[in-house]
Amino acid sequence: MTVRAYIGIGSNLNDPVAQVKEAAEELALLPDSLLVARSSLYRGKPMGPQDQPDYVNAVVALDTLLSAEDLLRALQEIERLQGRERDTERWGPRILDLDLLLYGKTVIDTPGLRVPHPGMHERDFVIIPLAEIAGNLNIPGHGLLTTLINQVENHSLKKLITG
Ligand code: 5RY
Ligand code: CA
Ligand code: CA
Ligand code: CA
Repeated sequence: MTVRAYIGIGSNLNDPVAQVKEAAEELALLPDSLLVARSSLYRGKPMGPQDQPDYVNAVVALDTLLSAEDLLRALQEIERLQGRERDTERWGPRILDLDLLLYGKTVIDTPGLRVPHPGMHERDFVIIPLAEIAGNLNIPGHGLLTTLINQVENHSLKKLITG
């Protein structure tokens, strides 16, 4: 049976709008998977380290037969193909960041993979696009999406008209 996974897309280097769109196209081509929804694109100020360009973010929903681990490897391969370089500073700027946000209702806590993605529940650039494409889903450990929407602080996130 397929699992519905949600994937966060972020970029703040080398034409972020084009990078996010390209990543969504690549996700639509993944084997044994169907891309079932994609949010609008959003622009926002960096959270965490602020000495870097604004980010463009989006979220997609993927129905997949891939395991969470195989899906993670596929996301890392797409990051690499789009030219992401080895991280030098933590939370620094990047051409492409793909995060496995949710994998069905599954909770994963291993050295290489944590799902739900840590911090996603308090990041406007995840919660707001997620709410655009998901129902009122439960985020394991953090409750219902509609509750989180009312709690999240908006750090200047703006929907892009040219999404
Ligand atoms: C906080 C710390 C680190 C939030 C906090 C990170 C993105 C974080 C970003 C992104 C935007 C990062 C992880 N408190 N800001 N900052 N979009 N990634 N807007 O994708 F997200 S670094
Ligand atoms: Ca820095
Ligand atoms: Ca991220
Ligand atoms: Ca990441």
